[in-house]
Amino acid sequence: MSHDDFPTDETAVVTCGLPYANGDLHIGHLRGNIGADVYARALRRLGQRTAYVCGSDMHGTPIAVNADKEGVDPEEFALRYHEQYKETFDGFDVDFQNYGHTREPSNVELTQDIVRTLEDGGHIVEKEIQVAWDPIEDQPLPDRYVEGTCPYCGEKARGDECDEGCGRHLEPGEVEDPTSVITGNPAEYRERAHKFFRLSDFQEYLQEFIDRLEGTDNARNQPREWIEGELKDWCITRDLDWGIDYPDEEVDLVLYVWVDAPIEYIASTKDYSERVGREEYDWESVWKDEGGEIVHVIGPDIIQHHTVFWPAMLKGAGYNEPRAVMASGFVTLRGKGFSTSRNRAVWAEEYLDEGFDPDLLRFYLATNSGFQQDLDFSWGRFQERVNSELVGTLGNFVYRSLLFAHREYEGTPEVDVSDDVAHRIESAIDDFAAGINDYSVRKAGNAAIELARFGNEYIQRNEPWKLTDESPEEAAQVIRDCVQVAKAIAVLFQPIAPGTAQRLWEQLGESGDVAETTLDAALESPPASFDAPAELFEKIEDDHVAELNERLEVRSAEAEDDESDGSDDDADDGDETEAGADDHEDLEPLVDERISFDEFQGLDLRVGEIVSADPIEGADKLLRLEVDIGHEVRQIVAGLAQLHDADSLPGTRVVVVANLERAELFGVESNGMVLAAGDDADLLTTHGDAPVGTKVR
Ligand code: B3M
Ligand code: ZN
Repeated sequence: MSHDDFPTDETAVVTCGLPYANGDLHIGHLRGNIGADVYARALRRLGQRTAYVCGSDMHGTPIAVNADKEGVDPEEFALRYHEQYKETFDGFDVDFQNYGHTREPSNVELTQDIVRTLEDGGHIVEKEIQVAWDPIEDQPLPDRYVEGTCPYCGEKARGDECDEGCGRHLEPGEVEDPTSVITGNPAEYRERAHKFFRLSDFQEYLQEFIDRLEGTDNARNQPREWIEGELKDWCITRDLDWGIDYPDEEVDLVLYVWVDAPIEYIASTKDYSERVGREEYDWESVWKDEGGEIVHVIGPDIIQHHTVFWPAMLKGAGYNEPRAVMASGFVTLRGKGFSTSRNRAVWAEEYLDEGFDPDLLRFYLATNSGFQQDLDFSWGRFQERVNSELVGTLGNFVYRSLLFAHREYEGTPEVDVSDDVAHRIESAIDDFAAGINDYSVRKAGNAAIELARFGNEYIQRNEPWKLTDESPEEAAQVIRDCVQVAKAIAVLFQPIAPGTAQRLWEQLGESGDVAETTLDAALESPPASFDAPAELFEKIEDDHVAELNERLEVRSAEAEDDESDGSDDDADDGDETEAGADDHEDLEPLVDERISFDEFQGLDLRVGEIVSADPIEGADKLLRLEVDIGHEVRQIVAGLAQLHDADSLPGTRVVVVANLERAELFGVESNGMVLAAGDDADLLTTHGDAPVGTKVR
């Protein structure tokens, strides 16, 4: 079954991963929240009835542990962060229709109800298992209360997740050599009865589900391995006070946080629906009736939870399955994961305190790289993109066009838009819609930037300032076209930069809220008169970036010292380990013989972008790539088939040896070479935004 393109007649919900109410938000969190916000706003822009909901994740052992450390009640501890998050999200214009939390009565009720339904359906069983126990304190040590060694990869692991090693979800009893995180006491294993959700009941269902699932490739492909192998029962209870009670008075356990957390997606939708009334938005038409469109936006470390555990729970309890899961890449700092406890992060509040417009970061996070690619944050690269794309391209085009229009015509010249420009706007609208249907916020966001680029070229090419005297009609036509392009930019850029789009809307003399319009507005005439415009963006100055860099350097150095002390750590996203750092003995020896600079210059290395990647018949390891290297699109044969998913390659930036002699492999001509490191063919890419075709020196 394939889904109809958006917009459909159904009701949609977009969600993002619930942040644990356990520390300040950083821009790693914002990537998901903002990505989902852009996506939800864009769906609405297409005319889809859409709500965007989320909430704070109040449960889980890390919150219980940290509240303990502070000597406060976990509820009080978590609510404090919950309130703070709401403010931070407001500061970034993240527009939730409902932002609840997992302890609200609606979620508690719904969670218990769903668990009862799963029990009634025979999907829950009780088993005696070994759980970690502190013999001195005589207390159980669930999840993060225990640390030890991962049985799969041998790395240090904590509780339910091997976050410094292989990233696997770990079941109770799996950590080897357990010790208590609270007391440092060696722990032992004791037998306890726990409840298990029988995932294997849903194996066949999940295999079909994954074929229907849309979204990013990482979310659609990673689960295949899990659901093809044996699906083990999943332990859904914990020996803990902090959590939602198991809905059976005889059972003195709480539900595992990963049971009630995703249910908040439903509870939050329901709360919204009840607040605005079912005529406006009916939560059941999303979650229960046929056809609801559910889109989950998540981080890369919780794909298993959203593509295996969650759809099985939904299915077992009689709810609709997600249509799509969009999993982002990690956000890193100099290639390392953010860490709240080590203060290795760029904090959300810190960004706002610098006085930056939230739209700049929204734009950067949403469009800098493909959503599923990792994004290494640096202030320099942020500045680069803001100054070149927002200030130099979009802001510059709009300002010069509207200023000219105001000065010469006091607003929109009285002629119709030319056909060519109307077509160019239509094609931007198509790109925007295609981006959303491809689950690419980058593509959708770039539709407006590309339109502004066109606008700049158009005005430059036609030089209306030279035409006003000689050929006033032509001049009026050019400016009329530019004003329309500016209006289309306001409409198309609104999901990415809502504040800026509204300012532009008002500069055009429009009334009301640009968010309330749909894409058709892009081609409707702007008002006949408007005032002189103001610049939409301010350039980010070098000395500001230098200051921010310095602050970040100090912070990173401190985090590194902290790391070499081997002190406590809570990697936020499991991306802390640098692959291969300790494998020096496996490295190939360095080549002694030197080459001259001239010889090096003989290599024509270029920035390329993979346009397509297809298998080659009879050659398991090879892919036929089409790579755009600026001047032309090259066909290159590369040994990537077993190491990369062909579907995920288009859009990837690579470095190409453009002047390598041609070769023929399996009857296919290869005209160049794509550079990659090591046996895993780790593709070389660019750090910033050097345009395709740029020479690598
Ligand atoms: N609270 C945070 C995380 O693991 C976790 C997400 C829940 S989403 C239902 O990213
Ligand atoms: Zn592991």
